[in-house]
Amino acid sequence: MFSKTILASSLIAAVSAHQNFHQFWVNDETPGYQVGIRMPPSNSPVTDVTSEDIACNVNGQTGVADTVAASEGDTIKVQWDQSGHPGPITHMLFGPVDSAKAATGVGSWFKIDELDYVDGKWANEIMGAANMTHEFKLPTGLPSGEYLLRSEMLALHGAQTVGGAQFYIGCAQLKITGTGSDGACGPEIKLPGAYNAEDANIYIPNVYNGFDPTNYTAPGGPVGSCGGSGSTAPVSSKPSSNSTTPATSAAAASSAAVSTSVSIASNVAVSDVAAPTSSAPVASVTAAPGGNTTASALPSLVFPSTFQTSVVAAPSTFQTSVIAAPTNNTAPSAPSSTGSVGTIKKYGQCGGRNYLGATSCESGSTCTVMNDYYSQCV
Ligand SMILES: [Cu+2]
Repeated sequence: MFSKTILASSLIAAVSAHQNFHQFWVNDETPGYQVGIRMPPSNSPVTDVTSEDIACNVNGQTGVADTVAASEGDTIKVQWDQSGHPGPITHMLFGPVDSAKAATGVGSWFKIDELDYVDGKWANEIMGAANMTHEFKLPTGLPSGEYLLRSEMLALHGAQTVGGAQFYIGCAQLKITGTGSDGACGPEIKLPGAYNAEDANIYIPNVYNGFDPTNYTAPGGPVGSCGGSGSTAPVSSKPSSNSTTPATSAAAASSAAVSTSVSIASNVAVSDVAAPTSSAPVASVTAAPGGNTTASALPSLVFPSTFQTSVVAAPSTFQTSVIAAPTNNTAPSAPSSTGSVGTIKKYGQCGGRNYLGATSCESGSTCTVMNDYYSQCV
């Protein structure tokens, strides 16, 4: 008998091989579907980490009309397409700038959120149990101004080859009211520049053979802070060597190092946008700080259940409930790039153990065996 979880994962893989970031909420209010977000021309991943596309995806240097208001400390919820691709989700900010619409996103970012592998589940699986949403807070101590918010889902199912990791990226435009002063936030992450194709968290030769994701951390370094002087210091992993005090001060958790200054209660407002639509009744996911839980025995194969089975004969009522689109979406979910029949788009799955879908790739790409469990049109 199939468990609900496994069935859901299987269906997710069948429905959508690639994913985009389509909608976000500020304290449970949303400007709308794809509003304030620079949508890429397709749902294909970026794989060249040296490309400027690694900042805000293809065409991501061009602004969109709407910039959405928020305040430091606000809760941001993002929603992505369903994804069976194992890997983390991270969020970064670019700014402050005078105009988010005019900002390219090529240059210095800082990380404000990260969810990796917690209690045996990758971020995409955790999100899958919450309508593909993930929540985090804007740090306190942010300088007022406009920002780009970068949401990245990194897919590791092809990470056993250099250049095989897939970066799914979407950037939103925010106008943030905060209490910090310029330069308060860091450490900086240059995009492109900070990621290298052979970084240990991007190129994972043993990803299907003994890789332990328990202590995996996403690219870009630890979650930063906007501490400024006299506030919580940015995280340093180096213990103090010339101190006579015990080393307890060096043990700050990387994901908790935001300043302790008081956050301002906010009224969400949306510039240039009609009244926000109501928020969806979506269960929230609480990201476990640090993510370094005490995981049990090392699984030698941690991925297959999330994507290997592309088609499962499930009761039709079950399928419907699993893949139902959020009720407040104003547009239907994008159709999948793979299916049980037809031609597979570039980067889509076209084979692998237990895979029952189509195997012919669109012109310009070839079905290539990545491993026993996954063949991809590349
Ligand atoms: Cu994909």
